[in-house]
Amino acid sequence: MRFLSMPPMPRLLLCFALLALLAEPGGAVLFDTDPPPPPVPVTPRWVLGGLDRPTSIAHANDGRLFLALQGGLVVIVERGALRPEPFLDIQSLVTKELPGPHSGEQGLLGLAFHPRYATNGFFFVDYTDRDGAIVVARYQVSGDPQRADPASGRILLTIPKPYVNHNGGQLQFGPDGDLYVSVGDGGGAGGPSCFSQKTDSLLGKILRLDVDANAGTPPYHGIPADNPFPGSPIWATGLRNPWRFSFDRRTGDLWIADVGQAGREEIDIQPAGTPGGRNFGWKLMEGSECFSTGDCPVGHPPCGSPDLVLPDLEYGHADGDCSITGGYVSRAPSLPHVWGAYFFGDLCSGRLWAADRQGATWRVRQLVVPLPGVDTFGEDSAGNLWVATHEGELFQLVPEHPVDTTGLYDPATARFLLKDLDQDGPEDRALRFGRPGAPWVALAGDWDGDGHTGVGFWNAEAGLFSLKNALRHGPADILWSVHAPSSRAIPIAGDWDGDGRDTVGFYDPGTFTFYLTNELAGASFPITFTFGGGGLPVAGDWDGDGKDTVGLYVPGRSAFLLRNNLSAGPPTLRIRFGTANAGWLPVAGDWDGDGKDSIGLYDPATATFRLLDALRPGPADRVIRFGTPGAGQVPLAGEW
Ligand SMILES: [Ca+2]
Ligand SMILES: [Ca+2]
Ligand SMILES: [Ca+2]
Ligand SMILES: [Ca+2]
Repeated sequence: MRFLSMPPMPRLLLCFALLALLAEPGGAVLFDTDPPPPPVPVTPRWVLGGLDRPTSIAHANDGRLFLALQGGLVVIVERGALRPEPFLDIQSLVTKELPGPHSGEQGLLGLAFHPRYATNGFFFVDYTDRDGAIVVARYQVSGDPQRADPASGRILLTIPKPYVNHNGGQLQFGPDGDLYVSVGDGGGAGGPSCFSQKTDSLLGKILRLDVDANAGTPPYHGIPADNPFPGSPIWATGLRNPWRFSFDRRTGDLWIADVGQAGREEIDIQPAGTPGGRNFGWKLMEGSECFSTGDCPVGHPPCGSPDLVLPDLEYGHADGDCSITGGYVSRAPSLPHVWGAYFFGDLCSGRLWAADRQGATWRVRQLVVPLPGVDTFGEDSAGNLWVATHEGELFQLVPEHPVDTTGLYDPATARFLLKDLDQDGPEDRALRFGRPGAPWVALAGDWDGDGHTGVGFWNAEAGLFSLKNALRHGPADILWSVHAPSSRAIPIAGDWDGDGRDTVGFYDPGTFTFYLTNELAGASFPITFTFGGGGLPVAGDWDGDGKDTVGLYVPGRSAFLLRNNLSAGPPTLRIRFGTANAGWLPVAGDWDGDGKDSIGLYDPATATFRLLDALRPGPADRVIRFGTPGAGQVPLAGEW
């Protein structure tokens, strides 16, 4: 629906642009590196289709998703299904589809719910009206929570435009409670009137409105006192078509994705709490390149001036890319492995990416599955990420494979401490199970194959496995009495036959023998083989074939020895990881959701996990401080 105003590009210039992809001096980061890093294990999961040109996805701090459709409807998706009646119908106010280039950029473009929607029922829309002007309007819910009051409309802003394209149209509430509005540069090609550099024009800007001021009287908003240009709604200048922007719901940072002209798509990040008034450069610059000064105000900064803020990330128009669709920094509970990565896409190529900082540099990883025509991203109230396409399909971004997070068993208090996100800090959930001080060995496994990991114990004294499916207080779901192969045998858990259910086994460090079973019943362990020469046993699906096999951590050598078959033989993989420290304990899990388990170590003395995403020598990909130093807590992993 957004078409680039792309003049014919001289071949020489094109060659230059391609070269620039490979070697960019300083400043902004061009991420199309060669070779690209491995893909990010996130995939779009189809939820529903048949939407008529979705443009915006929003939530009202409840379980529903609201979608703005370009023709002038707001519809509700609830529990994965589209409600038959629209929430709002303003089709009569919105630009009717006109034939000709760029008219596809008009219509109902933005939607945002007031942070206190639950009490005031206010929400805001951005559309182009019958005259082609940009309108920001407020509406209110009716007595029926599934229907807005169509007569409640109040217009906050009307911004006339010379051309039909470049309308911006994103609405977002900032962490300050103000409403931010993106406005395109007025259209045409190449910013003909340089509106984006003129502070007496609202075109080519991000605006910031106080919608709680004058809530009952025109103009139904006020100007925040600390806006950079007194009395003006302008927050930022120098933008071309900031179709989508968002705030990181955790940090409050502002992420602007500005659609480029002929060569550069850019992402600008404004840290939370920094003052307004940034000039992002258009049309003096396109991304980090000089563009044009035509019709720009006298005294404008020159190209390359520090007064023009360079993009944090940019990409060129190789490989079919042409128009950035900005997304969100993921704080999705369903995506624990990419916490803090910024998701975005390109309208033309359908490529989707996740960008995250790796120290001082950026890592930009592509999603394996492209999504042609990706028009807009959204968050639900929980922070999960959604994508809608021009073809009218809605997707949720989900892990390619289930993702494991860490846990601990605290023997002193008989509590399982579980993390839903691998971040420093205390547990997300605690489950009391067991007996404080008992010398039982804690285990984690999906005993019932429902996709969620349960917990359990091996009680050597009683010769008893007691296992729980649900992470709720209460007795064990499974009790299995069995003789251990020896008094020193160490229990392990894994899905040895790949049927989706974890069972158990032992490693006897005296005879270097594993004893495994595929049933939590009977009197013996049908699978036995020798492996290694002692150490602490681990289990995981190292090769991603769906079946767990075993490994050993040898503390004295700081080495993991892993094997891909449940049979006697040498290690398939040897990985030295972590400095030799007798107190460190091994753990295994699929921390990055690529379908393969990897390894980690937990240091109880400092309460620190060190985890590897891939089975290669360190350093650790993830370092997580979790637990109580010196408390003797035992590491676990699972998809809790
Ligand atoms: Ca389970
Ligand atoms: Ca199994
Ligand atoms: Ca395997
Ligand atoms: Ca993995």
